[in-house]
Amino acid sequence: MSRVVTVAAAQLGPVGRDEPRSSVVARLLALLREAAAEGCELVVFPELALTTFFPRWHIEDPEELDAFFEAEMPGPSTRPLFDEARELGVGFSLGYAELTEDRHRYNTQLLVAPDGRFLAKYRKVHVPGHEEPEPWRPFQHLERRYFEPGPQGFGTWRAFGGVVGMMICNDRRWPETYRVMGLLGVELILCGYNTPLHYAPDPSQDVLQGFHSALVMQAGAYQNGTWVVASAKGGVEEGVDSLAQSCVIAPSGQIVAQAYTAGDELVVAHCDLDWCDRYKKTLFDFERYRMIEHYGPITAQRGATPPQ
Ligand code: CDV
Repeated sequence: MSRVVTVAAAQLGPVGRDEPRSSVVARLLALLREAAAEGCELVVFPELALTTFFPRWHIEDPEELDAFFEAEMPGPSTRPLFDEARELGVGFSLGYAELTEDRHRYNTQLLVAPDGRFLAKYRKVHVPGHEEPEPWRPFQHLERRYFEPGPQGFGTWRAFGGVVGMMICNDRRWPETYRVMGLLGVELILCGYNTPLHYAPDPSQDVLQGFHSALVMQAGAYQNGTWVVASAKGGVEEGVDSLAQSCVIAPSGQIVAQAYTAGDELVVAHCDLDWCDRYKKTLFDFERYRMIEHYGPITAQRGATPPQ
């Protein structure tokens, strides 16, 4: 039986600070319907897809901050997305800011089956940026103020005829993200991102944002023999330009489909999950070739310890 999954990275253009959920959900629905018409079984929406990327502001009023979070999923404004996806028979993955009943805050991504069943939830592990406002920056990146790291870590789930994992934005820069999922047999990694082109701590990286994003995901896909579907919220949002270039990457490390706009755009690819074994069972046959006796420092220490 063929294990080809037709997926779409459903890239979003900017979402304004005042744009209501209903308007964003209408945009998600338009992409979902287009994906269904193109025969997609799975649609991947970006990180924090329902709102503007609010960590760029220091928000002091707790009520104003709470308004960017979802205390319920689906809630009244997101239910139409769940209903329509089930009607169309399309699964989806959605990034949003999660506020739990006991008031923990996570940067979260959901996986929902084509029949509307809840399949999995992933909470971002690598939370970038800073905890305190840094007025010297042209805009803030206060993710570390607003989100806790996901306590459950990485996971994989049997879905869409294969083994699916999720990661969120900054996670994609860390090789451990892919390797942990690789060790859990991942064949299809779903990723949403918001990546400002300007990186204030080192602006020399600004022109390299597209290169670095592709570099890490292509390497992660190849070294673990997995597909990667990466969906951006791109374009100029509230004055901050962010990377678009949503893409689908094959286990060979090749980009097989890529967005050509910085707006709402569907990037479709037919992913043959059996192609993963060409890498998993040859060059990257983990059982045969990994040398775990030499990898101890990877989990034993955080920082580097150069020789004296
Ligand atoms: N949303 C993110 O995680 N963005 C980071 C920025 C801060 C560099 C990223 O890794 O793209």
